[in-house]
Amino acid sequence: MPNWSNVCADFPALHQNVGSKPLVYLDNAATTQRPQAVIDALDHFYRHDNANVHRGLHALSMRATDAYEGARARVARFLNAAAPEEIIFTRGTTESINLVAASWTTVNLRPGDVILLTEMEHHSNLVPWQLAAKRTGATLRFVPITGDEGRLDLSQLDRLLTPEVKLFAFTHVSNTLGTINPAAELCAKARTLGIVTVVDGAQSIGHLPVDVRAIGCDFFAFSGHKMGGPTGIGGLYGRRELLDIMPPWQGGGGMISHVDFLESRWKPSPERFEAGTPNIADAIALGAACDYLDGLGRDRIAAHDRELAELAHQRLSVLPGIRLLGPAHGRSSVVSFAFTDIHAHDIVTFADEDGVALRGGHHCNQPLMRKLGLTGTTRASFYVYNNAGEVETLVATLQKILKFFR
Ligand code: 7TS
Repeated sequence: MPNWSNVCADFPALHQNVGSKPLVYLDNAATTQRPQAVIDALDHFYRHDNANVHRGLHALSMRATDAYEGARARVARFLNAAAPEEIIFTRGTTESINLVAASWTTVNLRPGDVILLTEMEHHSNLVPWQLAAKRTGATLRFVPITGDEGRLDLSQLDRLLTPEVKLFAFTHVSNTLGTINPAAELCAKARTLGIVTVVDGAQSIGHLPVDVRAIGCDFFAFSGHKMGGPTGIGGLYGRRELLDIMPPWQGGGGMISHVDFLESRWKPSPERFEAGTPNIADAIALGAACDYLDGLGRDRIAAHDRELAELAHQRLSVLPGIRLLGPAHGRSSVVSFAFTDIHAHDIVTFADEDGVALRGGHHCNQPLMRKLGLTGTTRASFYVYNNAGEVETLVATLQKILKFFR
């Protein structure tokens, strides 16, 4: 059992003041802080093993290649993928979804086909599908949400899952509402109808135990920086049978088996989808982030984050005039709220004076905001190093802000 009060010591950036106040970092849905183990992995690679991968026969290049491919195997284990070849390293969730939207759709979508999404998608799981739909002649359709409680209205699913639907892409956890969607149930339903599933795991990867085979998805997209890993690295899990028949989406070195002046042939996955020199150091440090989170225990992380978010939801609910979004129970680590008389940006700016880092705005969920009749929310999001005392600091800060504005 981790001693949660010691976890904070592993994260150097948390030990600082903002002005005269100790930092209370509650913007983890945007990006988490990095533990020393991840910083050390980056430092070690650049000091000792730095070389390009997959091409050199010298000692450093072989060490770098082993570490890079070792990280792929580590990430595959973290997700319980069947094989390392099912993990493609990308810049993160956004790039992973763009990869599927650019590649899978070219050989699988025709005019009249439908891509099913939900009303709670981040722009990263919406705009790539808009582009793919324009290119292929497919159309988009959306699973509605239930209102401020922010759950998917699953009673609509049978009506929406018509034979034209070829792909269903949805977020595992909403970055604004904190809703945890029933990913396994949704994928099982899609699978019986022959519909390919894409799960946006940006907000679940660092917080919930993720087992892609138990979820039963075809693709799972995630970012390293939302799980204590570096920025600029993430991945796409894809089922082998699907990856094998997908065309490359970027051309260049490393992804070919044979090149002629007019034509080329491709390597299998994952190389086929990793053109050019990859982000070697960050991939290796992502492996260190997997070790770190498994060391804490991912079931325990999920319980810790849920407890803090539910505590925050409950404590904030007493503030006069607050509109809380998302489910009261069974939520992830995100709590969003709005006041009709105070702009989210004002709250975030004033909270910063107390050292409390929040996020305010539309959180890349503009259509969702419009549906809820909001221009934005204030969001607190928790991680392994946060504690109940920081929830109290948040409440006290908000009480002060309300007093100032009213
Ligand atoms: N999907 C979801 C559900 C997200 O929350 C985010 C980032 C992304 C995709 C994109 O991830 P990226 O790593 O490729 O940028 N969400 C947020 C957020 O809520 N605040 O800042 C970034």
